[in-house]
Amino acid sequence: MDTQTTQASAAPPVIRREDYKAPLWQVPQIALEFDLDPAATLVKARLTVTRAGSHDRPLRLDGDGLTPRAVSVDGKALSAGDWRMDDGVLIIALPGDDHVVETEVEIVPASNTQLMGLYASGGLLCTQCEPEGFRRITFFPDRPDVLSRYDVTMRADKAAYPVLLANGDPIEQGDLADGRHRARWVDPFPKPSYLFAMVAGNLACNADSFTTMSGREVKLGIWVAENDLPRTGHAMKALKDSMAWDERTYGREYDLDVFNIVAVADFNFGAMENKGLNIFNSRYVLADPETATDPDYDAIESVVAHEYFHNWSGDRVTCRDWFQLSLKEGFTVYRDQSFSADMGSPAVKRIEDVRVLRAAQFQEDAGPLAHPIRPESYMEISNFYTATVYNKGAEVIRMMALLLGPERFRKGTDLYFARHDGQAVTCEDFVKAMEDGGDIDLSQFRLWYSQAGTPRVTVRPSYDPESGALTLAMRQTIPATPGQDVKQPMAIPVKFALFDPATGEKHDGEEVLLLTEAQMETRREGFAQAPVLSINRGFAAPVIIEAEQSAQDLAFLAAHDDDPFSRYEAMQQLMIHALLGSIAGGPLDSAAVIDSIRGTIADAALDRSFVAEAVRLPSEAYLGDQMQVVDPDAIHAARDALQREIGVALQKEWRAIHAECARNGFSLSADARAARKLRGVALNYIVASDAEDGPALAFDQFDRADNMTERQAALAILASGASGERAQALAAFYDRYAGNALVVDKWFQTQALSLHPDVVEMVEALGQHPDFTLSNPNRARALYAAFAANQWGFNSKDGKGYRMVADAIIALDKLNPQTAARLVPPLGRWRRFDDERGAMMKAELERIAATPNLSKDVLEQATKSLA
Ligand code: 0A1
Ligand code: ZN
Repeated sequence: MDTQTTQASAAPPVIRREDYKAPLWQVPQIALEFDLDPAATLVKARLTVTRAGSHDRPLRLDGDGLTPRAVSVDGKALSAGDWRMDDGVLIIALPGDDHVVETEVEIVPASNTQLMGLYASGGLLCTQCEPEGFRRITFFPDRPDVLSRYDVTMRADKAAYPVLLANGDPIEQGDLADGRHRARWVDPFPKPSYLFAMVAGNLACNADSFTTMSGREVKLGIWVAENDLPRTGHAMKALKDSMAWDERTYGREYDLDVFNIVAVADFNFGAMENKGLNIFNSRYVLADPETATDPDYDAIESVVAHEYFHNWSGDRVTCRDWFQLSLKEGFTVYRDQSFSADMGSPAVKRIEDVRVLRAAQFQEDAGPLAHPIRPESYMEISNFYTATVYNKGAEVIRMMALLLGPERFRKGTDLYFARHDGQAVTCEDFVKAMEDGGDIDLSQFRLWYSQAGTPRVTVRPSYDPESGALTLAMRQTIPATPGQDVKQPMAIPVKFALFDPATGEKHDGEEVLLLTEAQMETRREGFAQAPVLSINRGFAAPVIIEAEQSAQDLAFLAAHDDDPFSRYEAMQQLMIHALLGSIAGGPLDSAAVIDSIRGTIADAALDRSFVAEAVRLPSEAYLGDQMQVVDPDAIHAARDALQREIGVALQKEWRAIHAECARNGFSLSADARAARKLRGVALNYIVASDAEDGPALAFDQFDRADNMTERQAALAILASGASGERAQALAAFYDRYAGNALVVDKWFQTQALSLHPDVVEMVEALGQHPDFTLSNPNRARALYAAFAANQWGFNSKDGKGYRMVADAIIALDKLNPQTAARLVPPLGRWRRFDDERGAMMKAELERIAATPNLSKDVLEQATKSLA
């Protein structure tokens, strides 16, 4: 047989945004009955279908791995000739416009390793349907623009599955024969199939309530294994805070009588916003001081908020098709970021969010998988739950909020929710609501939805001493990305301020200028001497700024800028300049960096949490992003050397901070958290200085800590060194937490991220550890995703890191294609490295792509990465 033809005909189809067609049949009502059993679950579905428009096309019901046991229409069983199957889809010709279609299938949750559809996790049975998992449960038009009312009956063994949960409100429950019982849930809100959810299991409940702004009482439940109950308090607080915040900030009230959250151990993503029944990866629910770090607490708060906010931005107003994913995700990430900023320090939150954006999204935008926030095509939609759709999507909403201002932005969102409640809509509908409600023209701004790539904005200030005028010459370029060679100039809000270097005063406050042309100039007058430019303040636009700023100006901004993000950024730029200079072969000029750090830690007016961010060196990966060709070894050596010099030069200061930041007794107060964070930074510099007692000090912190933040910080520091305390701490940590899956994940992850010369061999050995398994996504990611993010280790010159991750992808693909596919992008960065490394990475991608029976998830990522 001609292999080329085989491959071509086997290639999964590409779905294109421009091919969207409205559904031909609607399903206003669906009744589901489940006889639950991990080995064989019977699913009966009763669909009320209505023809949409006038056409004579058959009803097509998506199915994935389903075999119909029975099909009937209007109560009459269909015989074989009345329906057919085509590539999993059940096709039924229907004579009239309104019918009742019933199907029956059997599924096997216990063997569902993909964790899509109905699957078993621990002793639970649970579902994940976004984006296309519902078709693995029953035959249905599994697309987000088909909205139905769900009536769900669950039957299960009462001893094994005493709790039965689904979307909406509980209507009935009761006992059945043979030790089984049943529950019926009805969701009054029409919803797409991706928001369907159901959980059965032996769960304990943290029960609470919330009274909404109109005075309705909502019963809240967080469902977990009994022994995890004491770890649910923080998630419950986050939920109540989120409910109150959404009322205050967006006027959005919760709409059902119950809201449930369930924690499951095996989950492909973070959590899922199913209507009234959010299902969570347990790592975003469970926390106590002994097992969770402060960043874990923050992540729980923001993921709980994110899923809750989806109730309006996602559930009440949903997406027309999956190309519109950013409609709900970009907006909801923006909402959860704003919430977290309001709950803690807005400055630090912004710094953290930008760090994530630059680490994940800028890399994506600069590589072979770059796509606009509203993609044009996909092979497998699961591959588009990306930093671009989520985080850049949020930045795009943030820019609209900036351009409109708070009041008009709120008018825009009010209009959006009012106009589209109960509908499945597009990104264009969102922008239109902003335009109509906020009275603004966003024509050019829309390019943010269609053009991929991170814009580069070059800013050249020139000062004319004679006229006392400053001219800012700005230029934007948007790099070519796959399928988009030529770009149009975008509408970029440039937020800036000008400082008098003598007085430290800001000239005429802060301005937002809309850069709309490829090149623009603007002039400001009245300067006795050249002012210092503070640019892209608050990181108002998701762009790369190329500004000519002297070390002196950066040092000034690092000490005086009143925009905390820009102050942080100036410090980062100083550090980057020093490091790149040394990587390029020059001397390591650490003086300006050390001075700025000294000034920052001495500034009593600064929040310690901000200080901790500002004095940390940029990551090795971020330094790599600043280079034409990433040199992981040179970066590692230079960063290590600078860290040592900072450690040595400020030894006294770090020791003082480390001592001062010790606290008696655990607290989650802002002060205590900031102290823990800064203490970790100080410890890192002390150990980096090669002080003889460094490892002992770290071990002492590790050993005495009454919280995971300090214990894990010390462990991570030790793990990157070669001291005797390293092995001791790793063993003690493992012994202390063996059996606690989330903490054992940290044990794997800390080692995978460690900057130890033998990290590749260590990760290889960990892959054989009895606690390691590919079938739990958290565990698989803790080892391999963490390792692939360890620039120095993953890119080790012998190519072992690449091979190991490729092996993991190939093995994991057989179990869980979604999770496997998420490990591919690091290999897709092959053009960013030297020829030797590039060739090895490429060879691994080719090996992956040539693997027989590859999922379309991994196939799409691997082939696109090679292109
Ligand atoms: N909508 C969820 C993301 C999500 C997507 C897919 C999942 O399973 C494969 C799970 C969750 C969110 O944004 O939180
Ligand atoms: Zn989301």
